[in-house]
Amino acid sequence: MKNSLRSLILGATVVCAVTASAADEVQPFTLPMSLQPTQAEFDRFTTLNANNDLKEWQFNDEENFIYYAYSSTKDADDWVFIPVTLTAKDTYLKVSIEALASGASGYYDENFELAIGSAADAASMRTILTKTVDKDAFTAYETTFSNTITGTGWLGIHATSPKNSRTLQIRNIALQSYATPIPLQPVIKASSTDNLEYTATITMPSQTVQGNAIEGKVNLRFSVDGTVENTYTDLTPGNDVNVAATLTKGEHTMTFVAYLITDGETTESQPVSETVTAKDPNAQYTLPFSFGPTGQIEFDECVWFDTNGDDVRWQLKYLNGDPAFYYKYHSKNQANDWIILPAVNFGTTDKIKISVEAATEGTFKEAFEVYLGKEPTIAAMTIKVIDEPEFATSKAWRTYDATLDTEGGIWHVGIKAKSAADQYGLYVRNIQIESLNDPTGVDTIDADENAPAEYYSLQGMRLAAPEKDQLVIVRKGSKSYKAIMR
Ligand SMILES: [Ca+2]
Ligand SMILES: [Ca+2]
Repeated sequence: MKNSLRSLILGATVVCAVTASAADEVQPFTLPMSLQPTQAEFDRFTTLNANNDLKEWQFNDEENFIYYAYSSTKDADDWVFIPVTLTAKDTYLKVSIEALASGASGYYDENFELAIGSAADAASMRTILTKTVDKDAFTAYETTFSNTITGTGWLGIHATSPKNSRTLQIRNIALQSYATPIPLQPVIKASSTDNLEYTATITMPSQTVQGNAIEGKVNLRFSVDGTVENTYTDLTPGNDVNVAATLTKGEHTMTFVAYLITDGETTESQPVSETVTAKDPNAQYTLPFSFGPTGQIEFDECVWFDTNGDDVRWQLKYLNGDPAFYYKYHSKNQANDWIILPAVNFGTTDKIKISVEAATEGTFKEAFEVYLGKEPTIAAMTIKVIDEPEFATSKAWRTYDATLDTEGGIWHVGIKAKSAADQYGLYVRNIQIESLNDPTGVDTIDADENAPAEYYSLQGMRLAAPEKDQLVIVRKGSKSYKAIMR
């Protein structure tokens, strides 16, 4: 339309009568072509009102789309021809557009065809896609097709809606060479995550998107959470590749992309992904320690012991939406079930406050104990810090805490359910440990307080009579700590 309009204007100017045809000369787009379009781009299109009525393709310059509005007397038969430069290499092409039918919500669908041809006329066009548009939101349509045209070719968009429809709108018109082989997706044949170690077997594609066998070698890119972990090159199409990665604790997305390099041009498959969860069996927490459990990942950092072997054991359960450790009742057995938390490194801290929250499912009485131990075993749970022989809260949380003198290094918290048989349910959550040491790590004591005590130098030498203001190690019974003499 724009070309014909310009012909009229320029044709009226005698001086430019010859150059008018020059201005009319086709300005083809080059591949890859991607048109919103703009007004300037639309001016390079050629339109054809083949049914010779009052309706033809127009351009919406507010939202940048082309549209064909319905006629009440004739079915649409209107073309837009878009010129594009094609070479002998462009033997396979991919076209995509977005279209909407403005009346689709009122059952007015629209019809269109896409075509390719060597001239901007209907007779030259070869149809490559026929579609009914039944959505009133822009929706993508695409197809691939073989091509033999070289030089200037024309992409045709053909409105074929029946009369008395509404408006067919089209935008985001893209045409690209599709001759370069594109690999199909790789396949995750098998994978496993053992603590922090992820391994997988990936089957490489043997076919291209274009439907041909991949010639030569194929490559694989392996990413963890979007960051390239490794690339594997010169792989045989169809073969399996073993991949491995060491992860950090938590959830990760593993993504695999096959790619080909053809004459220096890289083409990629669609990505294939999976999400995995890595556990760290040697994870050490430090003080202050705060442990939900926040969910299954933290729960799985703990070890549970169904000591009485009755299959009722500690599990993860949500109470009022919050995750917690949960021990359900057994109708005949008293609970004798442990859950032991991951390691907490106290460092040099030897005075702590520990707290937990507990609740009961109902009004039945529950019972539990909290221990500290140097190893994640029941046998190592030697220091009992909390003992609740009987309580009931009907789903309300109750806080228990204790302060104690201990020693530095690695500790585990153990929680033992000991509810009587045939109760209802016990929840524990929010285990917290904080240091009560002076931030300097040194206590101040009076020499004659807590006597009798033994005093040692920091080098471990027994001191018969430590001096005032001297920093010493005090040993009293099984306990020892640093102190300044007063
Ligand atoms: Ca028309
Ligand atoms: Ca049990």
